[in-house]
Amino acid sequence: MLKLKKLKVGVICYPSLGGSGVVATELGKMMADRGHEMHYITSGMPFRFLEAHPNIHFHEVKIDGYAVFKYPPYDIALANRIAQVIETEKLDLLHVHYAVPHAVSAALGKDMANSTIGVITTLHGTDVTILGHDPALRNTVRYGINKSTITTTVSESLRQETLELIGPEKDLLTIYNFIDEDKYHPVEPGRLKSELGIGRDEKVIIHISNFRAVKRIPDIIESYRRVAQQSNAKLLLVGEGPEKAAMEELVRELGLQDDVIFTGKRDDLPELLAISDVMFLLSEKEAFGLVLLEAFACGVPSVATAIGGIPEVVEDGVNGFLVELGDVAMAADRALQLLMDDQLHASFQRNGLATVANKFHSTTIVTQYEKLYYEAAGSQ
Ligand code: GMT
Repeated sequence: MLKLKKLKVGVICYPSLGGSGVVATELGKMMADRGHEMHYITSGMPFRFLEAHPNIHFHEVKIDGYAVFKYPPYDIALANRIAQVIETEKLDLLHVHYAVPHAVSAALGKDMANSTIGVITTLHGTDVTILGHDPALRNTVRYGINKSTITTTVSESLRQETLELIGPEKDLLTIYNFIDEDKYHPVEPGRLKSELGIGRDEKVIIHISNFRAVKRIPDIIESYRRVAQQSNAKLLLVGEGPEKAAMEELVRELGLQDDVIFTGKRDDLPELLAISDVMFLLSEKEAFGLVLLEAFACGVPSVATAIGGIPEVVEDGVNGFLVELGDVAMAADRALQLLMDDQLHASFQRNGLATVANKFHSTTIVTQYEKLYYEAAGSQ
């Protein structure tokens, strides 16, 4: 059999640990394990777990704060660094996560380097579903996609929305997200429940996010309030973000401060999921909902809104329940159903684990990306 050469891939992503950053990092690790050389071109080195891998390299984007600039031109600095790395590392292709500004900087960097390498852009969600609604940015997103050799979306819903809203020249390809099964699997919870002040017999509803308005955390708190009227349950709100302070205030106003626990950002998500019975994800926009996969992989069924890409992950009545956006009464009813019926809960748990293993397994998804990498590398 013909042995394919290992590739040198430039990866551009947000270094923060949002879902797109997580996917970019996990994909890089798994590609590196397959022998490819992964070159991260980013503003910061957030990925402690990337440092040790011999096939993973980091090229920092530095911005000089010249007095002439009111705003330091990050996009240009990124393009410049991309051009340098294309040349010095003799890259075979670029993989860009998130359209703005990354796809545009990649196009510019490639041009600066006078290079013909292939560019894969992966759209993650708000780069289209929020930025695409701004007429000025819509053209920018379209330009970034048109300049890419191949553009992927993380769900079929995002693919459709991008085609309708942005109207790119080329079709898009859906490649679903995945998780690292070595990290996300059912684990022993240890003493975490008591450390968080949760009683042994109390049920736990969990929500994990970046606390942005699209996550509709007031809906989560209200749904929980209704659950708590009929069941002995606590709500764990995990993460940090712009809405957090207002949510803490809301919880105090509702007198729920003893029952709603804000944990802040945590690294021990599998352990937190191990003490949880149900996940709430009641967002108004969600291209995929990576956190749902993490929950399924750890044996936690979900109650989630039937919007965006969520119905491609949550199968209603199988591994979770879908509810209409804003229907807090139904969200509470569905959560109660799962909290009170052990058999139903156990069957949803099994089905969620099967969803991860069958539809979203990392080996399958990484192989899909690897095939695209070869296609893009061969496009020069
Ligand atoms: O735009 C965001 O909310 C952040 C973004 C990210 O970088 O974490 O999340 C998007 O990408 C994730 C990974 O593909 C998806 O799982 C999220 O559903 C998506 N968020 C939205 O569409 C709101």
